[in-house]
Amino acid sequence: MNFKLTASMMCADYGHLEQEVKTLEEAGIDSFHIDIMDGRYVPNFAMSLNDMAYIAKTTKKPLDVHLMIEHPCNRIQLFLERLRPGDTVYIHPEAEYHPSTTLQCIINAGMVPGIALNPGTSVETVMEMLRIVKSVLVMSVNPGNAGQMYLPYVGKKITKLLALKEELDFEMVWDGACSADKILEYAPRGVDGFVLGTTLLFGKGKPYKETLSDIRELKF
Ligand code: S6P
Ligand code: MG
Repeated sequence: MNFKLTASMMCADYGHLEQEVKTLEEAGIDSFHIDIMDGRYVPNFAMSLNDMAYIAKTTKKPLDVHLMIEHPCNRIQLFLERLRPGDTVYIHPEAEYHPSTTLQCIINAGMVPGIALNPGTSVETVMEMLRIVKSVLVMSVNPGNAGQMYLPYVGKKITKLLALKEELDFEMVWDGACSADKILEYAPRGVDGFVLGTTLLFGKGKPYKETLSDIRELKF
């Protein structure tokens, strides 16, 4: 089964960030998910520009930067100039007056344009943006915190998106409360990537390598 695994670095041990990055690389992680929160768009602060830049310098693996910030267009260059071509940048369409303009800035900088869809955001409202983006981050929890419960009503939306992804040419990544059950159910249906946080990867007292190989060896 072909799917990608990305580590939600807001859940990592910040006392040993470089070691966390190296251990995850050795364990076979595909990319690093960077949650940036501004305390306004979501009621929390998470990783900073400096954390992101540090991880970008520490690894050659791609970064998936999830911007949970108001009006990302105002500050997008600060992020883009610290990233590498091929890194993905997700914006939340609700946080922007002109999201397609911001997506164009991401494309012009050589990054992969993405949108993050909140559980309450419908496919219909982002239909035209689906023609521009290359990746859709489907939130299965409300944005703002790790360690939340899966919201089952997103299942219907995932089915809708799966029916559009080939024609409109985008990938889908699952973000929030990702368990082995969800990978077992949704990887065969066409979800391309899964963000691993506290549900499956971090704080389990189990080596990352073991967790990742257990996931790769799931019986589909
Ligand atoms: C939530 C954020 C996510 C979480 C991740 C945590 O706002 O976008 O990326 O960090 O989902 O995973 P878990 O398994 O703790 O829910
Ligand atoms: Mg995220």
